[in-house]
Amino acid sequence: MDDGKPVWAPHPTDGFQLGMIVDIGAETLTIEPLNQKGKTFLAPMSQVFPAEDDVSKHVEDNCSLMYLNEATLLNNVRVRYNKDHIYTYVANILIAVNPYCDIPKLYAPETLKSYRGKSLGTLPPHVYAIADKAYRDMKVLKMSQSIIVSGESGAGKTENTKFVLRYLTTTYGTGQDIDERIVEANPLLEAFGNAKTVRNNNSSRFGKFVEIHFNEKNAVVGGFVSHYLLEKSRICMQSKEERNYHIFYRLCAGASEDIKKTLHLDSPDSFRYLNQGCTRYFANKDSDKQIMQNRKSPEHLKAGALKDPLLDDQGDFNRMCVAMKKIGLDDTEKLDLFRVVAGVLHLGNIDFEETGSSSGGCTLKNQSSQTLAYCANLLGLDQDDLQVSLTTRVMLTTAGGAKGTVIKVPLKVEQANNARDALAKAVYSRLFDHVVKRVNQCFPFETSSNFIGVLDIAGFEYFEHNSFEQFCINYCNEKLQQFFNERILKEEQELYQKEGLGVNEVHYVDNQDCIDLVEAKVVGILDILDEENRLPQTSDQHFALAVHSKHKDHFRLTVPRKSKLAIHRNIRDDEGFIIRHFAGAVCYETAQFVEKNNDALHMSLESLVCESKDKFVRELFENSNTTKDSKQKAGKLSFISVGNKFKTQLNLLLEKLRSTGSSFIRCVKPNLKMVSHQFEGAQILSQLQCSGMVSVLDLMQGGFPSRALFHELYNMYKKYMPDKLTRLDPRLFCKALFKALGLNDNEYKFGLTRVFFRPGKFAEFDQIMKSDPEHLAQLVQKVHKWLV
Ligand code: AD9
Ligand code: MG
Repeated sequence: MDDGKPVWAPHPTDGFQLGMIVDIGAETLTIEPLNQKGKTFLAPMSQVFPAEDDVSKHVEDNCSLMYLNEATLLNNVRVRYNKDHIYTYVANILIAVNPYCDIPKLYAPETLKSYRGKSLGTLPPHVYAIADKAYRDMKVLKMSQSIIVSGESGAGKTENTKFVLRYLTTTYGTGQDIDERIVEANPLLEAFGNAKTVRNNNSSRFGKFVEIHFNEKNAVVGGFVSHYLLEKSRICMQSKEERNYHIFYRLCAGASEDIKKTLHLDSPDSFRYLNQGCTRYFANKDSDKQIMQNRKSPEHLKAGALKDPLLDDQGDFNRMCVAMKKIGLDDTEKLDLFRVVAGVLHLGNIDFEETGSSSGGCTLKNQSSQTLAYCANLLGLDQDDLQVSLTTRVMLTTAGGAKGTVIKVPLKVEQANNARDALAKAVYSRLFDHVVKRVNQCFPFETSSNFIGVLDIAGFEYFEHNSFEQFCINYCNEKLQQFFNERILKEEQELYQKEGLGVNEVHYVDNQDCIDLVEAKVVGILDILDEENRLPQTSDQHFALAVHSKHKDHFRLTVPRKSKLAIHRNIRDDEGFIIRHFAGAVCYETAQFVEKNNDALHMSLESLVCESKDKFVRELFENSNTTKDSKQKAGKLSFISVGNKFKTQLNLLLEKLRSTGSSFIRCVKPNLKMVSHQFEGAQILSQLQCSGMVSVLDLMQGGFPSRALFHELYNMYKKYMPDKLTRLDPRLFCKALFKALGLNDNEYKFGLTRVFFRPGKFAEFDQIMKSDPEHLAQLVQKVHKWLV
């Protein structure tokens, strides 16, 4: 690299900067930035990369660059992003940068049409091209396909997923209701499963795998949605500046007066589950005023009212109702959903106070009796039963040897609050399950030949504080990364072998050990956690210590005090653990792990809702574990493991993915401010590293990243060639061409079905072909004579 050409060296905010090497040490290089002469700095050798000759040039497929490394990738993505080309390929993988604005024509109907039936690479990189590739692969290989969309919160996973669904239903649908329903299911799912967070105003708080099914003629026949891990803590509590699920605010803002009256709804300010976090509306803030004025139906609000100026709850409510109608929900069903949502809101407003009696229990605060009545009424429960179930707990005594006496133990205020919140979470998450089930009923199919599944699930997460939710999502990402490695890295090598290229094996880090650490039987963290949940006295501390003691010398696990980061070093061994994930080390704080791992309600609450007078509510809990049998065990610890349920779901999902062909879309968030035209290099670089893109480049730099089938090359260039030559079969045609051009055979290899190019060489080849076809034709003619 020290040949006087510029190199890419690390930069704290841009990711990389151009510079010259001015001195070479044992492990470091001294670099002089191009734009700051004389200001040299040291950089580790492993973080300095060769730059392309022309850094302002960009390419559609990153593999046509000469140098494949993280710096040239970042630069290519940056140059393209600045020109509003948000999509870029790395071979068959699509990188999608969130533009945070509408790019003219990018998703226009004519653009959508133009991608139909086109091979990857014939048109500019696009999510439509990936969708079409999946479809063509399905058709040709007669094999189901999956598209795995990943990226951090706000990177654009859900939006790209919707573009894929719209593309496939528009292009390959039958023009019937089903097509529209597959698309219109989204607003409903998002109303109940998305919320505003600090990272994304419309953040999906659940993962989903949406399958579009096709018949033997490869036309759309139906769909199926599977969902994963709805975030339940949000139902009862939100961080500052965040909101609960959209539906709550939309219902308060958009429901007709009639409905509001029936459901006793008021402004969101009056509900505990809505009024803790949230941005408020300030009419004296110019930006807020502007936004509200631009809206067609301005809502009249008091200053400081609970209303996010960026979100149009009323308009969104109406749009959601349209979507509900389109997927076939009638007014009764709609009201069923709304009734339960309102019931949860009222439940949240119930307050308790100490009774002051010697038994130490609690009772409802005076002003809560009205709320209790509303809640009981909306959920079809007996008011008194509800009160008793919230303030006491059924226990089975074994005192004096007389076993089986059921007694009611009074709860303390804090315990009653917990019981109330647990009930709210259970009811709402069952409601969400129902919404998904109902959505699935609206695009049923009898027979299906194949499907294309799109996975939209949260990417690798690490925050300042990481809890059970991050633990589960990162475990999931380890599994998906392993799948990515299998598909991209292993298959790449297999292709070289199959084509007889005899190139060296490429190494990558297998993360099976990390997956085992989480999911192995008995000793895996999930099983250790379940074990804790089954103890009569559970404790998060005991759980953390058990994890450490079972995995003392595990390469992937360590204690927080050994962390490089100061904030972790205050966490004691019994308060957390660090896992070294493929994308970096994450410190998990184990407080609440035990509680969050348990999906079961107190027995008395469970039986209460299971026996609701409201048929709809009863059915929500129909398949719960409260059978007659388990009721007899009332008081015994009943426990449903969230972690192990997720593990089972995940393993089923991966089994499914492994049985399909796959494509990958890596979404990238350009900046933390969520604004357009701002490229924060360092931040983006870290996303590219986390998504495994950098290891793909390492692999490709040593291999043959660009490739073309003989007949594809033939079709591309035959128009420049003399007739005689075009009569050759495609393989011979290519051989003659390459001989004629005098290409160096280190730069390409002939396989059985295609030519493989070293990095950047295909682009060079293409340029020669198009620069002087006449001269070329003469050359080829000569070679042809010599050949025959
Ligand atoms: V999360 O993990 O669910 O929190 P996602 O799903 O990755 O996240 P999402 O698709 O919701 O992010 O995108 C966030 C926002 O970015 C959207 O609400 C849009 O406002 C914006 N966005 C994303 N992709 C595009 C796009 N291709 N064009 C325009 C976009 N705007
Ligand atoms: Mg999303």
